[in-house]
Amino acid sequence: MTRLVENDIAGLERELDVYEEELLKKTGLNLSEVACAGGNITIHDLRKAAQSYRVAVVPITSGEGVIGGFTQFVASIIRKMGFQATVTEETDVAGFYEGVCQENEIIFMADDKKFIALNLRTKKVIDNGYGTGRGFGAALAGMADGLAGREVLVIGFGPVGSSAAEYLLESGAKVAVYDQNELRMKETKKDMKQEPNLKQALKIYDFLIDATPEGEFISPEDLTDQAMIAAPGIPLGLNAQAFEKYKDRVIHDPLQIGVATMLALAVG
Ligand code: 2YC
Repeated sequence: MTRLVENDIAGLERELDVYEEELLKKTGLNLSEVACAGGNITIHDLRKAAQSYRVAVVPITSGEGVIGGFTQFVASIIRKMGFQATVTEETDVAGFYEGVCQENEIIFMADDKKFIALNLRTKKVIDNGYGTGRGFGAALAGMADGLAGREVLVIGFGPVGSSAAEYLLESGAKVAVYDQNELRMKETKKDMKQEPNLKQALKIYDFLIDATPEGEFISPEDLTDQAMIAAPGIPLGLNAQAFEKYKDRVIHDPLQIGVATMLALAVG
């Protein structure tokens, strides 16, 4: 899992409206709609939950410590979904205690290993990788105007890629997987096609999920002319030339879709 740095987040809170307009243009969905599609709940359910839950985001100082702006940006994404959200004054256990005492029933917190959303009322716990994979699968489906019956290549079969693949199978897509790690390829489900060679696969699939932590390994000539790419992986797998050519059909963000889908799954 790639660890974000302050620079990945700087300025994004201010640009959340612009980000959502761009997402809407590419997918026909706003952030809440992508999250609801990924989280299998209706917009109505989300609106109802926004009236009945309050959310606390707790800064965690363990390991490499807090990331400047991380918890504040997570809270702003949650507010964008219509929920009340606050970042606790205290950190760690004291912050968790503060959040619970102030009657927040959904707690978001991240250390260097896990980023979770915990629903204290239903005891549901949602992992960021799971939410991110499903959310980006839903965003790709939006951009493609539905993926039922269509072939999608998932690059990288870790927590994010495997949950994107699960979402895509549920949506009726034909899922193919490439992972450089042989053991991970063995974990793919029987109804997933295994692609042994990435360069060859990139030349034939129009719909791609880049769920790898590798950066800049895809050039423009690797892709089909109609390629559409949902890229939850950090850093972006497309190199600068490929991004320039395909940017209107690339969905990539460090936290927005993942956090939004975690919330939809946590209240669902
Ligand atoms: O500010 C804080 O509370 C820090 N403890 C947060 C650390 C987050 C570490 N995880 C990550 O950077 C990545 C993100 C892309 C989301 C999941 N893991």
